[in-house]
Amino acid sequence: MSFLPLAQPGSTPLRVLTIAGSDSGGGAGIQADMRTIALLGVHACVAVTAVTVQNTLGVKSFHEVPDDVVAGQIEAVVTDIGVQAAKTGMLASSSIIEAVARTWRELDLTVPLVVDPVCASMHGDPLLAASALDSLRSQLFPIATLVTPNLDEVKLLVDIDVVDPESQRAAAEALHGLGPRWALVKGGHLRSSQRSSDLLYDGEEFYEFDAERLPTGNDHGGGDTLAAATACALAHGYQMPDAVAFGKRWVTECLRAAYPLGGGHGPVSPLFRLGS
Ligand code: PXL
Repeated sequence: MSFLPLAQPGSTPLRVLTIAGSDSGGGAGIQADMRTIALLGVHACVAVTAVTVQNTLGVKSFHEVPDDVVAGQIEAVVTDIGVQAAKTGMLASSSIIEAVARTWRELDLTVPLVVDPVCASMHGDPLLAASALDSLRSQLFPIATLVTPNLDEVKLLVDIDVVDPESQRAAAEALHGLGPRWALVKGGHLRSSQRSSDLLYDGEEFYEFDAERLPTGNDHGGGDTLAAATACALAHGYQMPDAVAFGKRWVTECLRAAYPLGGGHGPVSPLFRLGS
């Protein structure tokens, strides 16, 4: 695949801010975002929202960062370093979601914001309070440039079971109705399908992104990686359909390069970018 243009060594690269939780296992969350952002030649800035205690077998617990500290990290980064795009991952609670949305508005940020509405780990461990879904819908979605739920998150957010292309379109329309500029319904968890087909919608047109389904049990961090790569492409000024197409190609290669780790699910891996 072709990658994004790189800055000359010694010159300041583009910056992407990730607002997300830490995964002690290094496969998802902030660590996944930073691996992808760095390997795409972009500088990653970070606002940590929560510290999870986890390995490849699951999330044992997590500790939330106080919301004024989350807001402070965002402000510190954008007022000095400046970013060309941002993404959110695990936000843990409604007070953190509200702090992120408030800070975004107060700072009058206009760069693309990719919202990956992380609700649970692949093992089903909750990463967002159930009571926070309303804040996600009412505070964050209206300022999002793109939302990227998987099928479980679609069910929680708009109560639609995506089982076929028609229900996938209905879900994209319902999500778009919550206010984001673009909604992407990821079909990767549709186990019945041989293909992984994602559907993007802007209120007018549907765009389909199709890839082969790669049979790997090592797909930890896949959603984070797609959203982070898409944010990098947006930082480079790509139009949304091209940015999503790039993110999808990137995560497909990261799935191909995924490796076993520990006793559970290993991570998708952007390390293929280093060559062999
Ligand atoms: O992949 C979703 C995700 C995001 N952020 C953190 C996670 C996970 C999944 O486990 O742990 C911190």
